[in-house]
Amino acid sequence: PADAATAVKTHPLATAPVAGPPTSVDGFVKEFLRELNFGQGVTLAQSTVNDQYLALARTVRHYLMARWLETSRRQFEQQTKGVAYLSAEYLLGRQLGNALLATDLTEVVEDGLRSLGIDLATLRSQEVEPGLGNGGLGRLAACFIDSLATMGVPCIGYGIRYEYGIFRQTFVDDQQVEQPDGWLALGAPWEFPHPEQAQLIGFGGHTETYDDEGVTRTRWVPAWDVKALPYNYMVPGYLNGRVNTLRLWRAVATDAFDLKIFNAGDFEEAVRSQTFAENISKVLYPEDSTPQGKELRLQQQYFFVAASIKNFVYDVLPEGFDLHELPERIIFQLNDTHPVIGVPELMRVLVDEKKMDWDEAWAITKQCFAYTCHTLLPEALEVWSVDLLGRLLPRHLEIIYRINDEFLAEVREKFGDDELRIRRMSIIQEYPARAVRMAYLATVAGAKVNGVAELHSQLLREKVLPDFDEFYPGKFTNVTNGVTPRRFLRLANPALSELITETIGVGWITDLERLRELEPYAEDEEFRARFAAIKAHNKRRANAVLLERDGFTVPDDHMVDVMVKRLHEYKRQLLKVLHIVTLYDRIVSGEVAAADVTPRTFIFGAKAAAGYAMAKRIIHLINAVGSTVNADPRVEGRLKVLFPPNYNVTLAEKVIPAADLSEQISLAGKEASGTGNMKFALNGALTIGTDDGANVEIRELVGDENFFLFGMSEPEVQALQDAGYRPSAFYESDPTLRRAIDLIASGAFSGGDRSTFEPVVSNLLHQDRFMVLADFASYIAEQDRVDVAYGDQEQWTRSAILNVARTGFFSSDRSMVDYIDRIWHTPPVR
Ligand code: T68
Repeated sequence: PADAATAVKTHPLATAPVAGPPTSVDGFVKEFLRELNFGQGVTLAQSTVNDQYLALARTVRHYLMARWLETSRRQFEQQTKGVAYLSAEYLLGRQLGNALLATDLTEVVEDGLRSLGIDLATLRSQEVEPGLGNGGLGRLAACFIDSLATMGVPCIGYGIRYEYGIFRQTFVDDQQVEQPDGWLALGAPWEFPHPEQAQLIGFGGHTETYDDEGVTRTRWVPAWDVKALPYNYMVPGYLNGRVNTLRLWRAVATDAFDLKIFNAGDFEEAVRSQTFAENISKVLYPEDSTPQGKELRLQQQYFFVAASIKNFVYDVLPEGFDLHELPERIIFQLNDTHPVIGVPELMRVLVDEKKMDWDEAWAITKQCFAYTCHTLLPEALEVWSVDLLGRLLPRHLEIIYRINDEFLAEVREKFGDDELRIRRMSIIQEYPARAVRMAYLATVAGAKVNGVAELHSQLLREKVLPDFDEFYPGKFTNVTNGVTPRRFLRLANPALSELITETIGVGWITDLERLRELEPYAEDEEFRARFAAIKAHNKRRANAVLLERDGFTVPDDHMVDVMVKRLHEYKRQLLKVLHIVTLYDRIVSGEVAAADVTPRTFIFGAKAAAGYAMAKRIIHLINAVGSTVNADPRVEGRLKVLFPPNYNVTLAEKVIPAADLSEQISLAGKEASGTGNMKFALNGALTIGTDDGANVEIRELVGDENFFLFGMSEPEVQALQDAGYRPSAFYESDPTLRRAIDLIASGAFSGGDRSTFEPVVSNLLHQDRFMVLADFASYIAEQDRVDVAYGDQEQWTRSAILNVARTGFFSSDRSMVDYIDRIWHTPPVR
């Protein structure tokens, strides 16, 4: 067998992959029919749309395969430094369109399918998007791996293959009802399972010391384990022959685990234990900002991070690799604190398994991790109770304690016995319960810590981690988020893409700053007309999608005003509702003639975490206001509110290009960055927004005259907070605000029932943590300016063009360059 193995490795065809099918209509059709017949086991005549979709996906994979194998081979051969992106979430969106784009196969496939009587668009609609993320953080991970592949930077994305992704949102009586997202049900043609490369992941048990030739060492004896099965996904670069890998782990029971019980004769218990193990990758937690400290979530985190580190150290690195050189070979980028348990895990691998000296191991570990923070909300900072951590991962808790002891000793050395400071900076929090502060652990271990927009990074240093900033000069940095122009401009907005390419060439797709070359065309009347026609076309396209999906229509002559993002109080969907109610009230009270109101269609998209009661009430309110407004003949043709359920990447790709106005109205100092804001601007929507997150940078780039700014700045928010914020004072002194709130309180949107929205109203009046009432007047005034501006369509289009031309900075390719320069120091592979 050894000889046979050598023969396999030295065969002339051993490393050169078989070429993919020819890139011709004929070549494609043959391959597609082969897949249909041999892969799906049906004839063309018998095949369903799903058969055709699966066969098409597999056919497209064939075109990518040689590139994938070759990319892996070269990366292995060159052993240059790469990125391991550790993220509990990847919100990928549909794969087919992107794969066709990356291989330039769209036309060939369209023609080939047409010759068989099949419409490509129909097959594309058949794909169920993998919704393995909550929102911005998960989508950012997907944009980053796209950019790295396109730039030829070696990267493995590591994560979890949830069997159920973010829930499917439905509305029943205007209220959110969550349905399971069985995204795998119709087949998963993009994944490559490798059960033979499964890793064993231990949990629980105890630690013990033993004598290892005179050295006392520790080993962890887990009480139970699960198998982590890798599923590989292709991450194709755009037209560059590169394909990186996304490796998602699935949990299954170990044979030993259930065999033991099975042999003891307890079949039921054996099946139960299997269910227990498989629960780990069963479902994505839908909380995007308030971690609940659930045991299963910690299991998920350790599960995927341990599997990834094992995979990298034992399988990806060549045999005999000197682990002292690990920092020259890999950087583990922590996407928020969810993978931070990887820090003590790498220490455990180096010290316990590889028998490295602690100090040496720590010196290596500190260079191998970097941490990205995505929040400013204190309640979003993850902590794990020492109790739970010690029970589930006893060795890791010991390691964390030692890291903390040594860290606090360093703090003492620098600052003396400043006990308050020591308590503030300790990785272990003592009150209200002993717990590990994961952001602190990440900051101590990370070579770099970054925020996701300039303002966020500044506030992170000044307000969230000031002691650490003082202690570690140079550790904190900023990398402003970005979005991939392939998916969010080229794929989502083909008409605008074509106009851009016709005007300045195709270079922009991989060098988005080239959009600057469009600036002079803002003054070109013919260009403006074409640009405006494309916006109108995109509105009709969104109308068609919403009609088919939800039975909604978007009137041709309306301003399309869009707020799509997770439902959270800090994002202030309530402020948007108060604006709609104000416009409605102006018309029905006769204050303003309907004919004098700029016709607007408001589109919302938002999921609320299943356990977030206030967010769900706000969803109810939006729907209720929508139902009332849409049914009232007095505002017909003027105001319309659409709230399509289950907003996801697929819907975003249709709605964003149709938008005239982008709502980015969070309370200043709360939205870390936002990325939807970038997608809208790039697609020629104007923004109404606060000075928050990346809005600040968007406004600086597009210019004040092309951006609708309103609301308090972050220092003003702080000052009002310090002075003592009383929302009722705003209610009492502003009659417009009072009328809007009173109208909601009166039951006007709840069939006369005053109790329905009472919790929302009383929260606004007595608490209003995110200062909706304080920014209301400024918001309404700015919205009135939006109406005036929209009245001058030529000028509006000028501004929209300048938004496109000046937001090339927000390409995730640029974000990657910044990560490489400031954090990773990874060269592209030749
Ligand atoms: C978002 N965070 C930020 N978190 O809110 C947004 N959190 O400002 C930023 O643009 C984006 O990250 C990218 O940096 C999230 O999306 C989560 O989804 C999340 C999920 C689980 C636990 C905590």
